[in-house]
Amino acid sequence: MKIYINGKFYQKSEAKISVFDHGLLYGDGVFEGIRVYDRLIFKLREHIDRLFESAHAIMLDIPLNKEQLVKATIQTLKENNLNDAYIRMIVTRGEGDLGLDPRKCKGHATIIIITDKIVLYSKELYKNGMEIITVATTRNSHEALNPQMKCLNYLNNIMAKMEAVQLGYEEALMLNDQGYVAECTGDNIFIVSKGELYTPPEIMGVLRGVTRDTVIEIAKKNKIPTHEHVFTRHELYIADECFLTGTAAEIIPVVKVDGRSIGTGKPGKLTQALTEKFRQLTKKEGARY
Ligand code: PXG
Repeated sequence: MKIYINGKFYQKSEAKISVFDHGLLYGDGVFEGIRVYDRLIFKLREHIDRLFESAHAIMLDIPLNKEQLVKATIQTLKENNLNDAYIRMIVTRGEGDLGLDPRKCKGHATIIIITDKIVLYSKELYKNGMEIITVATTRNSHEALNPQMKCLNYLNNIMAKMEAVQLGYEEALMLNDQGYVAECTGDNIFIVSKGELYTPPEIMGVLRGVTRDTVIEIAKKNKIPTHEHVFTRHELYIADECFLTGTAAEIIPVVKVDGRSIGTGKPGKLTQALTEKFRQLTKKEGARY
């Protein structure tokens, strides 16, 4: 496996960055996760745009422009001769002296592109649906660390994930600090109620997921009323269907939340229909290389 670091390729065992990189020392950086389906890079432009938005928000200059970053990504895929992949793109503040002031990083940002595989959940969970549980760790508030930035500081999500795992669950439901449903640790959440689709708006403290946007786009195209609307756990408990979305997770049905069955307790019809449409889209849309 060859990994891109600042314009050069390294074997996995040689792909290393400085221990003084502020990405490591302080989580000072941003990242993206992108999927490739049969040589089609799904929603590449959207992911690159979001990476630049996250970087802009933390005042980080990415030393490549968008076109150059796309070229570097395609070059990495070609070096590894991959048809299907998960692209992990990371941009850190770079190497610097100790101390969290970004001015200590005098060189340029570190750019890393990994092309590998990712598996979040088992096949059984995709087929039968998963159970999730609300955890005590709330999602970061937007005035502290806005969840709309895909930054390298993921301890908020990792803390929630650990709580879920300790309780014997694969994924955690995170509320925001007002107690409204926000998202899961690495996926957005949707519910279906009376044939209509709901997902919390970004302002509730969620990442504007590219998969979330794709599902909204598919739903609208298919005339399914879709709302970005705040909801509580009660609306979730009494929903007809629930599912999670993410680049890594794709679309996964949720059949139980905090011990309450959702709808029939089986993956819902609309969830399955949207999953099918999503699959079709990944087969025909994307940047070919
Ligand atoms: N919310 C959070 C907090 C995420 O981190 C999503 C939602 C889904 O967004 P997309 O744009 O992918 O539909 C994410 C996705 C990884 C990794 O290791 C990244 C995520 C999730 C799990 C693993 O690259 N981010």
